Amino acid sequence: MALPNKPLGEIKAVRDPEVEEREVDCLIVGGGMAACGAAFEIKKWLPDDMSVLLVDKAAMERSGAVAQGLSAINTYIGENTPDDYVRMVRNDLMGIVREDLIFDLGCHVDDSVHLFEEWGLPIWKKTPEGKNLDGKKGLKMGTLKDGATPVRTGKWQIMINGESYKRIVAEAAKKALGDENILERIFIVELLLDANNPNQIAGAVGFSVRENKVYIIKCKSMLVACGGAVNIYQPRSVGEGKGRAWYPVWNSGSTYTLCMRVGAELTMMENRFTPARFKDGYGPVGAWFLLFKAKTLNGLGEPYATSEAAKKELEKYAPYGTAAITPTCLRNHLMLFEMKEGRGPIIMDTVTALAELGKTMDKKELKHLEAEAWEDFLDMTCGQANLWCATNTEPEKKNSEIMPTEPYLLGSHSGCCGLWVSGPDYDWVPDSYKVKADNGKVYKQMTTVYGLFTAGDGVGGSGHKFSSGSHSEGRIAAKQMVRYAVDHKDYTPTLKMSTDEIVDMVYKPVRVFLDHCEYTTAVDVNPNYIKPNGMMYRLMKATHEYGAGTATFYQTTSKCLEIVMDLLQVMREDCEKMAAGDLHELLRAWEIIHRIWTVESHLRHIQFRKETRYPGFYYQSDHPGQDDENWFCFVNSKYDPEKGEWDIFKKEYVKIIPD
Ligand code: SFD
Ligand code: AMP
Repeated sequence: MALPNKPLGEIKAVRDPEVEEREVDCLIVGGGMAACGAAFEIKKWLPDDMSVLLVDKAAMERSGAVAQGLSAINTYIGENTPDDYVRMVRNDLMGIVREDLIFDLGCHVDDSVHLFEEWGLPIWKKTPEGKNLDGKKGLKMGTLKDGATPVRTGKWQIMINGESYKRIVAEAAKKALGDENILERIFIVELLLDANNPNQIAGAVGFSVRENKVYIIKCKSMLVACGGAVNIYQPRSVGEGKGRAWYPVWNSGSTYTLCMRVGAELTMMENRFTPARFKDGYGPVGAWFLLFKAKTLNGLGEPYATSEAAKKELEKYAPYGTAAITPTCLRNHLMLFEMKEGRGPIIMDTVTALAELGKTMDKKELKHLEAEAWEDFLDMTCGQANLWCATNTEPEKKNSEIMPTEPYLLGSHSGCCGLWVSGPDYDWVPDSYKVKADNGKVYKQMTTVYGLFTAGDGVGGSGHKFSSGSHSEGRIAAKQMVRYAVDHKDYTPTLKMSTDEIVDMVYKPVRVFLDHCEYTTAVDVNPNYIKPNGMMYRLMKATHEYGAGTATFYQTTSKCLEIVMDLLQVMREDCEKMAAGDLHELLRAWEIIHRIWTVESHLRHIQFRKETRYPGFYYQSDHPGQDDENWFCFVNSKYDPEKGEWDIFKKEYVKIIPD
């Protein structure tokens, strides 16, 4: 259970926290969509004499990316085929994806969507006359499972009334797992390998953000599903807007850092998602493009995306650029092209879109359409609706600007960075996609560290899973984790570090603070330490300016990358002097450490890939354009925790589904 907020403000940190040690068979780290999927599934497979624990840094009802709700489920296969789903993802991600993982997910994802509806999530339905029924009215047409037709926006997306989406999914997860198997408000800082087997997961360590307590949890198998990485770049929102971002600000790259630091292989970390969003409020654009059929215009009022110049630009990136649906990065590329040519800003023509749709509607239907436009944001990004109010924007009367935001790292939305995991053990899956464990068996979604699994934003090379796909992947991973733990029943995890050493590592920022805080009168200014807030600004400035942030229109160069690598190295050294006076600050300290590691891996991958595979997301200006001859492959990397060294290398791409 989540411990309640203390009304007295932040909780002061003490030098010697309490320590709680636990041992379970399966450990789930994270409480988001993927972890909820795992929590819902795991007990079905776990033998009665085996145990499970879920640990979330926040409270599951509102944690992770779906905290504010969503207005669409972006992956529902329905009347389509998994093969086609693979083709769509492959095209959107410029050719290089794990088709085995995507196909497998395509075969399973709809079951999660059916469950969401069963648990109470309102899914919009089409009437035989082609009208949309939202909210409870949707149920008049029956359920999706029984064959009712959803309101499709695009080929893959369906509309929902999703303000309470996460609460609904978390409730089912908690009920299935049992409150006694859940710890909330615990931030995991580090994973631990087994003392006797250097490539075997043995446990995780973390701390409570509600009481001075360190947790040491041993396990036989583990799922790490801590979402993507946000606030690794200077966001466009600063000053009074600070804190606004599109993806969840509380997801700080833990998935990647935790796994890479125990030596798990990463893949496609060079890939990022730079989403086009409504300017300043970060409202998603999908419903506007797909449901409301809105067009984007340049500052001169021209529909630039269909111009001759745009066509020429897209031809450079064939076959993706010339495909029926322009890939997400290239849609951004066209926007940036207009802006750099001096024809900005980019405008979403909401006025024309609503007027067009309204032509066939009566007054009541028109009002409902306008309400839908607001609800799209109220369900998932209410800050955007607030901004519309604050700026006197009625979308039927006044257009809104859209803008590519700061970059995010994720593997479940329109990006594909993450961990290299095993594909399913089918005969059509190439051997190079299967990770074999110590017993020679293949466990789907296991990373290259034995017993360590991931899902959702953690799984690399397979974007476009979104909320439903992440839940599904969590369920698949849960079954495999149990299989692994059962197959390793005799394994007793043993830790190399002593309890004192672990506590010293986790509470180091607190001890640095307590050692030096009396030296100055202003507690944030001290020659002996740096506060996490200061470190955050340092990180953001470095990546913003050198790492292809918004400062340079997402461009970087080999020289810039060299400079930012040096800066990151110094930051890592200075993290040893980070100070935390309260538990909130301790959380911030560890988050920034995770962010630094994550963004370092991102930039190392960009440095290695000598081409620009994702124009619109980032540009390596010394290597512009696609170079299929040399770079039509995955880029993988591995950090060696013993030696403290990185290895980056190419990994073969195998085409499984024909065009
Ligand atoms: O509009 C630790 N997403 C959308 N998905 C859709 O299906 N439809 C949409 O409409 C989508 N859009 C959208 C989306 C997200 C956001 C923020 C907006 C709009 C505004 C994407 C999905 O939400 C996303 O794909 C999934 O949620 C990913 O699932 P997962 O499980 O990989 O991540 P999570 O849900 O964020 O959960 C992370 C969990 O980890 C916890 N955590 N716990 C312990 N220790 C640590 N160190 C931890 N670090 C993190 C978190 O608390 C959380 O529980 S639209 O843009 O297209
Ligand atoms: P977004 O709101 O941008 O996160 O997008 C939601 C969904 O709509 C994702 O599946 C996107 O790939 C898709 N999408 C967004 N914009 C477009 C577009 N212009 N054309 C096709 N698909 C889009």
